Amino acid sequence: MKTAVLVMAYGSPTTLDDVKAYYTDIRRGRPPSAEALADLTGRYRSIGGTSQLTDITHAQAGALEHLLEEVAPDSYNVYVGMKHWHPYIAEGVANIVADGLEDVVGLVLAPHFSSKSIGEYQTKVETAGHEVNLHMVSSWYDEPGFIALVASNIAASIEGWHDHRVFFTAHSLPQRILEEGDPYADQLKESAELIAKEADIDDWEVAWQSASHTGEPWIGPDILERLDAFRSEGGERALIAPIGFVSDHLEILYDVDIECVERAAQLGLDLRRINSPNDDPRFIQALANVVLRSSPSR
Ligand code: FEC
Repeated sequence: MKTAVLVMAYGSPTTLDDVKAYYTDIRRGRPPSAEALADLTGRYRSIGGTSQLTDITHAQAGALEHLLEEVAPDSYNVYVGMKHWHPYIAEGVANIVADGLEDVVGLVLAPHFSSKSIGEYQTKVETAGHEVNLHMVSSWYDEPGFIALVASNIAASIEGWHDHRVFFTAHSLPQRILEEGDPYADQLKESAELIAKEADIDDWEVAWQSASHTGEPWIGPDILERLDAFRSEGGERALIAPIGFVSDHLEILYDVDIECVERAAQLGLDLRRINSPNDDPRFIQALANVVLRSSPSR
């Protein structure tokens, strides 16, 4: 029997009219205030109305299925499930069960484990209402194909530059997870170290982006704060490598490409960002490597 690969991502509203329901889902059923909703809708508007996350996720899943068929014929079907919008994770699991498959490799399109990210995706598979044999990939931040891809994208971005600093970023999370022993921050640092070594970079640091305003402290330092400090220390060229994400979506197209770019312009800082993996064949190969080694033995 074939193995199902459930490719999971955050999910994105289909149209601007869906933003309220989407945001309510993120807030676990509590509708956002009118002000918060207007703010988020404005962010989607500034990136062209909606995010490309859903299309990119389907392109990544399609390319992965194609590649797996080449390397292991008749062994895998690939499905998509989103955390906060259609097709929801539960819909993906239902499709797997409808096709009669039992073994499921759960692959989240985010490299680092946190109980608040990959842990929550796992819970959504487990509570989808169907019995499946779940082989969850808990993280893949150190997959050599991913490290090599990011290192090569960094090299392409800094061509012609000298005296620059690379800022590796990921989505911030509430600070309290660190006290609970969550490995998220350590894994981010480790992946940054591996990439810096592979790319032969010695001026780099880790910073955090996209924190929500929930009234509690979130992990820092924030990237905007670090760009300010870098400039005031005399830095002139900064490259952002958002290695906690793998697609061009709101957190890249707004938080980095608009917010950080505006801040850099105010500071007189030359700022670039590396290309996102999206459906780059080297990235799809890296994902296939992860799936192959996480699959049940036949
Ligand atoms: O392009 C799109 O339409 C969706 C972009 C998107 C991605 C994404 C990834 C992550 N998030 C993570 C954690 C949190 C926590 C909260 C939270 C809130 C939001 C909101 C939007 C949003 N996130 Fe997100 N996230 C994306 C979008 N995220 C919109 C609501 C407005 C706002 O706060 O800005 C706070 C709510 C909660 O407690 O759940 C926490 C993490 C990731 C990276 C891993 C992953 O991709 O799943 C962690 C993409």
